[in-house]
Amino acid sequence: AYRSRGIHAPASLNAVTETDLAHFASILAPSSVISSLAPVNSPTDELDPFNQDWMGRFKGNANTVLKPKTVQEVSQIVKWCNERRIGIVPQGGNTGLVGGSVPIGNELVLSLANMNKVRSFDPVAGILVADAGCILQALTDYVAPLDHVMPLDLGAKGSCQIGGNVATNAGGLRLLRYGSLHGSVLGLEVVLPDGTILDQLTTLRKDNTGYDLKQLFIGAEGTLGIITAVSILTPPAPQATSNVILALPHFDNVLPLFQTVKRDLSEILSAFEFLDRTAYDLAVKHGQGKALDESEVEGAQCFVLVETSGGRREHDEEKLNDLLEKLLEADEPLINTGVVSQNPSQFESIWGLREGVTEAISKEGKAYKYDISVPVATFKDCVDATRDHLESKGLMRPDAVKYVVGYGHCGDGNLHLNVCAAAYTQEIADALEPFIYELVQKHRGSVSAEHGIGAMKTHALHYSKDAVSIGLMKQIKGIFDPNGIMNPGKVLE
Ligand code: FAD
Ligand code: 2HG
Ligand code: ZN
Repeated sequence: AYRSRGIHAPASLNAVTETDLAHFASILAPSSVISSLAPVNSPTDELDPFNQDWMGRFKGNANTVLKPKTVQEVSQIVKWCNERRIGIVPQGGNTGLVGGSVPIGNELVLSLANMNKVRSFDPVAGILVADAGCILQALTDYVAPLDHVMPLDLGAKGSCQIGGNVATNAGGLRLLRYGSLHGSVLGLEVVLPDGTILDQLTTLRKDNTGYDLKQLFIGAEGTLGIITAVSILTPPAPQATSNVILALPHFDNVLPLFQTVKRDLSEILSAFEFLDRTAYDLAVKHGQGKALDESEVEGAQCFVLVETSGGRREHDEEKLNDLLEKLLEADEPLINTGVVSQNPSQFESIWGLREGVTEAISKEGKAYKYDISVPVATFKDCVDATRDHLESKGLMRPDAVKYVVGYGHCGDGNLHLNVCAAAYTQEIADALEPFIYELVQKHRGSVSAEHGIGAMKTHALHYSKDAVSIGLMKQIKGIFDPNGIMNPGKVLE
């Protein structure tokens, strides 16, 4: 889809040649180099996974993938690329949903997968220092026996890397409780676009020594440098967690429910997630989580998943049960039913329904994903307006658009509006844009709540950022990366 907008890597950049490859081979172990060029001659199926994004929507044409093992190796590669004007795409777990992690043309892919060691953990302060290529789930497993949790959690946890999470400023399922990575990341080690190593890997909670440079790399999507290590604050593990899935007769009940839940659960509320009926049905159809009984979902227009995390099980359970009782016994109940998890496996099943929606949609068809911030009260309107618009274009049919789905982080005002189609087509893309971006602008929302801009939304940045801000962003990019080698064509046009 982005190709049709005429996006391509800048002509000023060069492809990797055999001369470049010989240089890379002289500084890296043979196992760190994949290339279709001689003398390496890797088969294309070794390069394919690095050239194609998770959705199968964005495809690059890199002839070489490098997987360095140390920050010094990263630095040497980047220095060479800067001198030779070779574009670089930093790649983590390649789970990004905006086409940022694959090349637009034949840029070099620099994968962080081989930089995957924990460097240190301070169990008193809860500060973890880890290589950027550590997989989020591996870090969760590392801190769990030490009674800590990672401050973020997302459906892609088994593949995404902490460096990729920081580069995208990933939000996810715990943001409501632990806030964004702009708060929990304490320090970074970054290789700048000229190969210089910026060592800001501090482990200080407080550090007001002028401009907070690390913040620029959080959410920069690899356009300002390559993150090679992260220092991050991990909260103490909650002593008790529970969750409940609530079936609602009307969408209009979501806001009053959120108010009630916030007030009644107060400090133990840790997630308030939303699924519309289509999202729920697709999750069930594709075996994500465990379906509620038929009788429980009858007449439900949407669902809310509430999670609690606290210090004392009896206290938390009492609060949750009191809340449920109150909700069900009200004169005009906000919910039809609520199913509370009774054990860890039910807890996982309930989360599976919500976390599994993205996976379910990918099994159903090709997804156009709009990750937007809009007022919660408009979530349903946004989904309905999009469906009506597609209907008016005659596109709501099984061989074109199958479903328009709404779900997301309701507690953070973040709607995932997904349009599930039989195939990616220009006709559908033209019907969706700028329609959806104008809808977001009307609500003074954001065209990217948590997934980033990547290659998908560079043309849409202006719907959420004014000309002064975009001008400053371009100046910052120019200072860090005057030759434009770092993830070209991403974030900024
Ligand atoms: P990649 O996809 O490899 O890269 C993403 C971007 O970061 C690219 O621009 C890349 O160039 C850059 N990058 C990667 N590593 C580095 C580095 N070390 N230095 C500099 N730049 C780098 N996102 C959310 O925010 N919340 C969610 O709840 C969520 N759930 C998801 C569920 C599923 C099933 C899937 C498939 C995706 C989900 N995502 C979610 C999107 C995605 O997982 C996140 O954006 C994640 O943070 C990307 O990490 P990654 O390691 O896969 O990065
Ligand atoms: C989620 O919250 C992710 O499940 C993915 O951010 C959303 O696929 C999507 O649109
Ligand atoms: Zn999300």
